[in-house]
Parts: sequence; structure tokens; C-alpha cells
Amino acid sequence: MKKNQKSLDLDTARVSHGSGYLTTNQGVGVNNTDDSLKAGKRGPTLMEDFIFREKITHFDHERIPERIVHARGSGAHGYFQVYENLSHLTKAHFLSDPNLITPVFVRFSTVAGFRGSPDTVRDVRGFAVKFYTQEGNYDIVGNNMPVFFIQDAIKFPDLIHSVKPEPNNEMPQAASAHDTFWDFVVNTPETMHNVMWLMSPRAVPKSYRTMEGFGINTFRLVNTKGEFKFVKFHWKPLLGVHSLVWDEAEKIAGKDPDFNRRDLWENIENGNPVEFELGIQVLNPEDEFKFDFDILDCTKLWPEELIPVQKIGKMTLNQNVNNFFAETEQIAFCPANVVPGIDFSNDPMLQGRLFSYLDTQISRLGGPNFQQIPINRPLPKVNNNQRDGMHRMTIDEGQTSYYPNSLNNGEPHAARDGESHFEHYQEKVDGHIIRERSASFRDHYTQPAMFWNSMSDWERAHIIDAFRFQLGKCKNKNTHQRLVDMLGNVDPVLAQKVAEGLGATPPANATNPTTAASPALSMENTAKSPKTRKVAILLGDGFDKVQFNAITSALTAAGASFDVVSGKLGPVMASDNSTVECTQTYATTAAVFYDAVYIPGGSHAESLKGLVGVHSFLCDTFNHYKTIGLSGEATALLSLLRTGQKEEPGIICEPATNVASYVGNFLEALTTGRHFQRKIS
Ligand code: HDD
Repeated sequence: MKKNQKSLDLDTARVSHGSGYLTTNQGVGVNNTDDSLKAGKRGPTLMEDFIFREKITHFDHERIPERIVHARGSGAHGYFQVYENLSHLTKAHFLSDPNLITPVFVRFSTVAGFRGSPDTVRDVRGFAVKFYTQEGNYDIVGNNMPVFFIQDAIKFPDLIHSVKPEPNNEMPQAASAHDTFWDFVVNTPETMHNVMWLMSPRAVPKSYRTMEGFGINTFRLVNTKGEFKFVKFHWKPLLGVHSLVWDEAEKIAGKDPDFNRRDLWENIENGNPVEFELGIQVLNPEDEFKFDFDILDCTKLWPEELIPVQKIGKMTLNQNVNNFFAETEQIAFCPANVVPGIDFSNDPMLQGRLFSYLDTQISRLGGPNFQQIPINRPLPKVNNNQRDGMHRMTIDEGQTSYYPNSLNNGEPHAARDGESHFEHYQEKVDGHIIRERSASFRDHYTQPAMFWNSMSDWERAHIIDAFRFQLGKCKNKNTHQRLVDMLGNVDPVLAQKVAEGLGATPPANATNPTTAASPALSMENTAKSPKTRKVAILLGDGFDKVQFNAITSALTAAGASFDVVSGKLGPVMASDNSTVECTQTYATTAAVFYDAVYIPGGSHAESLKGLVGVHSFLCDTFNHYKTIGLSGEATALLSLLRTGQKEEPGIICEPATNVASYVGNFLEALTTGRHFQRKIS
């Protein structure tokens, strides 16, 4: 793979430890790193043992504070290319030339959990992208939901204090299903819209490769003529948007807490690039007041049907980190990192964010020089009079470190015309200094209702179950009722169903304030591809090799993958006495890690019937709406499902197997993904 500019820059910091003798940090050779220096073989350790002291001291200081939010995350390198010259909209150089390759680093994250918490919890996901442009670093620090919980950044500490583990007992970990979060929600109606998203399947993404990203806040694009447009940023995954079901997410959290991290890592490691298109919604300044929401209010989205998303370029993630700490942990994103041509709006959330990130990074990364850490340093030369501070990495030469100066001929000089530089958009501002919220921010229910109206049946069922689960974990009954009353302003059916689950009283005057819907908000019609699909093939001695071969070659041809699962690792014998290597067992894996289960015919079917592992594979696959494939003698295993479940969609079961047509049916069901029409109760 040809290296991009940032990769070459990072090469200067990479150190290989493949060979050579051990040394101290001073470069002095060490011939024993196992025994400390003692006064006699059984005597006390000596203070003069600098080798011991250095090793232990370094170890004692190996941890840095984790991020106050988004502590749990995974990152990857890649690049971005714009589809066409956008200089009519923005002077940003990296958006002007389709041939230009801009290196990027992306970090995906959960929000509430600690650094070691599981990936598949119900939470918003962070989606932060750093573009290493030729004009400096540009960051889009977004989430996988297009709106936020609060309208003003000053409330952020309250929101986060409420969702993090409760301060008296530090429970629960990485979960919003507890009293303080919902207490905050019922006291803060502006949270309603994001709460609807949080209860939806979007909050349990199947993969970082299959979630959307949103810049959320409103920004400006500014061109060379000084004209601006308001803009919102979107990331659209080429593989479509896919989520887990809740029972699956909970089980995976225990069985593989690294589920999303592993998926990202393994795909990049296996040469499957991860691709997102960058989209923009562009709004003329004269249209600022045309809508029934305020475009500066980040609890509102701009419906794509009103303001279409234009796809302007593609990001490809194709390289894993060499060292998690040096890259993923030390990277520092900041919404204030903009380049010429991209500017801020007066969105009060964005304005507050512009302060917080750099501030937190000074303590998280140990001082004001964290921009010099290799993963953070920009590609253009940093040229200013800032000096000193903790961990300064550069040796800044010269006598002067101030401006203006004559001793250094006025250098470095203020950028002149023709030299890339940032100029703030010269907005005219007029108003009284006031600590108040604009009246145009007051409608907290129309867009949550639009979101609800846009959902398919299965998404609605997911949302109702999520409210019931989350509130069910809250001890305070008053909170249940207040939440149900809030939902009465979103939709009567939603309020009624949630009330039923909580034993609360449905609100008397519940109404849905709008008939509007935005089809783009539903995941129902998203792209579906066999390429993300993985099948568990359950085998015992005596399986039908012809059927096995037909399925596995079809899966490989379609770009899907499979694991052979059996009672023990090693070879499993087919009916024709050939063998197939089994790579997973019922102890090492489970149905939650696959999109489908397939069992070929053959004499093994009878023995599989009695295995607990096979039973739980089939039941979980059924309950999670996934495809079940049984052919030949294995169709008898259908008896492991309860009566009434056997005719449900997504069950491809054929006793007299016509191999070719069977494989076609199975692949079609697999590509569909989940069969939500299935009744699982
Ligand atoms: Fe934030 C991290 C996204 C509001 C303060 N935020 C952080 C990260 C993401 C977001 C993705 C992790 C970046 C990484 O991977 O390192 N934050 C958002 C979005 C917001 C938002 C989309 C609303 C539109 N954030 C927000 C507010 C504040 C912060 C209102 C404070 C006033 N966010 C922070 C922070 C973090 C952070 C405390 C923690 C670690 C860090 O910055 O570097 O400064």
C-alpha cells in the first residue's frame, strides 16, 4: 500500500523493537531484567538499583486520565477524496481537488462507559474524524445520531453527571438505564428528541462500519468571495445502516466486550476497506428562518426530504494503528480545529464545545504541547512564538519568541494575501448581553413525533421495549409517570404502550403534534449486502459434504464468510470420509456472532439434536430474527423450535434438497438479514 503523507510523518516516530539488547531509558545496556539488586541473595533490595527504579517508576506512571466522555473507543487510519471541486461553496483546499488524497484518522466510541466497558451497550456512538489537510488539521467531531440531548453547552456537565455511574456507588457501568439519567430527562424536555434516538436501534450499532455519522452542529462554508452557506455534515456508510437487537447486544456485551472493535480491526486487517461517503446539507443564509425549527438548535435535524444530502466525497479506512495508546488514546479532536473555508455558526452548543476540548486535553495529555504528539501534529510546519511548557518536543531555535520583532526580521510574519490563513466570517452581531434561551428553541416535541412517524413497525417495537427496559431499571415511580406524560406529547400509542409496560397511567390528553414523516430516518430501506454477513455452519461426524460444499462456495462467491462450529476443535468427518476443519466450538462461540445458522443434511443430524449448544444456536438465531438454514436430514432439527415457529419467515428448510435452488433461497434470506415479520413470542 502506498503511504500517504501522514503515514510518512508517523514513520519518523515509529520505533521497532524487533532485535537488539535491552537498555535503560538512558540507553545503557541491561543484562538482567528479572532480578533486582540485593544485599546478599536473600537480602533487601538496594536503593542504588537504578535499573529496578526506572522500570518500576515508568510502570507506575503508565496510565493517563481517560476521556471524561467517549472513553471507550477504537480508531483507524485512512484517506479522504472529494468527488468534485467545491470551490463555489468553500475555499477549503482539501475540498477543491478530486485528485487530492487527504489522510484521515477516525475514532469511534461509546459515550458513557469507562475505557474498559463493553462495546455493545445502549448509547450514542462518537464518530470523530481528523483530516490532516495541507492547510492544517480539520476535525469533524460528530456522533451517530443527528441531534443532541441539550441546547446549550452549559448543561453538558449536568447531562453527563446524570448518565455516568451514580456518584455514591459508581453504578451502573456504561448504561443510561438508571434513576439519575431519567430524572434529568423528565426535568429537561429538550432531551426528548435525542432520547427517542437513544431508545431506537441506532443506539446498538451492529458494526462501526454500518452506522451513519453526523456533525450535528450547524457550521458555515465560506468561499473566496466571502459568501457563506450554512452546512450540516453527514457520513453515510456504503454498507448501509445495521443494528443489533437488544437481547443480542446484552449477550455480546458479556461474550465479547470488544465486538465492535474486533469487527473494525479484523476487517481492515483482512483487507476489507471501510467506506463512508461525506454528505452535506447546504442552506442559503436567506432561508435561515424558513423552517418551523431553529437551524441553530442542535436538538433539531434538517429533514433530508426538505434539504437534500449531497454526497461530496468518500472516506476509506484501510490501516490499523501500530500502537493503540500512541495513536487511538493520544489523539485529540476538537470542533474548533477548522481550516480556511469552514467556519462556526452561533449554535450555543457548538460555541461551548469550542472551549471544552482543548481545555480537557491539557489535563488528559499532560500540558499544552499535546499537539506535538505524532498523531496530533499537523502536516504543515507549525510556525509561531509559542515556547516551553511540559513535554516540549521541538528545539525551537533562535533569539526571538515574540512578534513584532526586528531582531529576526519580523519573522515568522503574519500570513499575507496568497498565503493560506484563517479569517473568521465577519458576521454582524447586535444584541443585549443576556442569559436566556431563544423562544425559537422551545418546541421539544414536533421532531420526536416526526421521528416516531418515520419508523417501521419493528423499529417502533424496539423503541417501546427500550423505554420499558430502561425505565423499568429506575426505582423512582414518579419518574416513570413523568416520562410517560412526556411521551404523551410525542404520540398517544407510544405513551400508552410504554405506560402499560411500566404500570403507569397513560396520559389523558396525549396527542401527536405532526403528521410529518422523514423516510430517511428509518433503517428499513437501507443497503443490504451479503458482504457483511457471517454464517455458523454446525457440523458433526457424518454431515453431507455435497450440501456443505454448495453452501460454502456460494457464500465465498457472494463475499460472505462462515465458521465451522462443532463439539470440539479439529477435523470433522463428512459422509464421504473426507474431513473439514472445525474452528469454533459451542464453548467458544455463540449464535449472537453470526447472521445465520446452517446445518447440512447427513447422519450427524440425529446426534446434533441432543446437544444443548445446537439448541441454543437455533433458538437465539430464531429470536434474533436471523436466517436458519436446514437441509436434508437436518430438517428434523426444526423440532427444537416450538410449534408454531416453524413456518415463520427466514427459515429455509428443505428435506428433499435441490442443492442449487436451496443455496439460492438461503443466500437471499441471508442478504435480507433480519426477518422482522417473524413472530418470536
Ligand atoms: Fe463532546 C469528546 C462528540 C458535545 C465536551 N465529544 C467527544 C468525542 C466525540 C464528541 C465524538 C470523542 C472524541 C474522541 O474520539 O476523542 N460532543 C460530541 C458531539 C456533541 C458534543 C457530537 C454535540 C453536538 N462535548 C459536547 C459538549 C461538551 C463536550 C457540549 C462540553 C461543553 N467532548 C467534550 C470533552 C471531550 C469530548 C469533554 C472528552 C474527551 C475529549 O473531549 O477530548 O471535551
